[in-house]
Amino acid sequence: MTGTFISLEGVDGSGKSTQASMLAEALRGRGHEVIHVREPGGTPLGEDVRDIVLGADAMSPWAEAFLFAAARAQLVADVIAPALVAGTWVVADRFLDSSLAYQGAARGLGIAEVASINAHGIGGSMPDLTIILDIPPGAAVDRRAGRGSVDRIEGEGEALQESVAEGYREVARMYPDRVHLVSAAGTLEDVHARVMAAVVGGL
Ligand code: T5A
Repeated sequence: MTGTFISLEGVDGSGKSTQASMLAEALRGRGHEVIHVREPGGTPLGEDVRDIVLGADAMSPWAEAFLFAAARAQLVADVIAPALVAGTWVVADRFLDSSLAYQGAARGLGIAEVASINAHGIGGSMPDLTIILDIPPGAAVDRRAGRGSVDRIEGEGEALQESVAEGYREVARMYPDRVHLVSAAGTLEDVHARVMAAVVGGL
């Protein structure tokens, strides 16, 4: 029996990390073995790539896209694929659709082109279900306010995040069987209830 793979997506500060933790806990409460991973990161190489890609002063869009794809390939090879083979559920705080929305749509590289450079590294380890937390980027900025450090991509401001939000809506239109838009408005518990409903209804 293979495990089930669920990814959470959304603009910066939409609440993915919080909801990924709550989802993983809820699934454990239902008796599943669950691992919770984040992108970029989740392996020693991936964490090094995270420091480079989010810490650099500037980089070309294609360099950015290949770095995220490299970190993802390592995470799939070392963590996600073995977990799924062992029957473990995987909850991912970002996966391929982040690259499709940020690099493919917002950076203008093309969704199909960015999907193509990721295909070999991902192989068959695609999410069974993807939940995009839908929130106006301005509201997400308010949620992040007061957290201190801002990484390179967050620092590019709200116009980029608006393009990313439109990119996610495009991804949802392209993959309606896998990708579900869920409103991220309201309390943590409100959003968690919508996420659980999407998981129960979408798998
Ligand atoms: N990136 C990533 C790409 O461009 N391409 C890629 O392929 C990949 C994988 C990663 C950056 O890299 C880019 C996207 C990003 O710019 P990151 O730090 O991993 O950076 O991602 P962020 O989205 O920026 O992470 P954040 O931690 O800032 O946002 P989250 O995870 O969406 O939000 P979360 O859960 O940390 O919550 C943010 C704040 O809001 C509060 C939380 O307590 C927290 O303070 N909050 C709420 N407050 C009120 N009501 C709610 N319902 C709330 N939910 C959360």
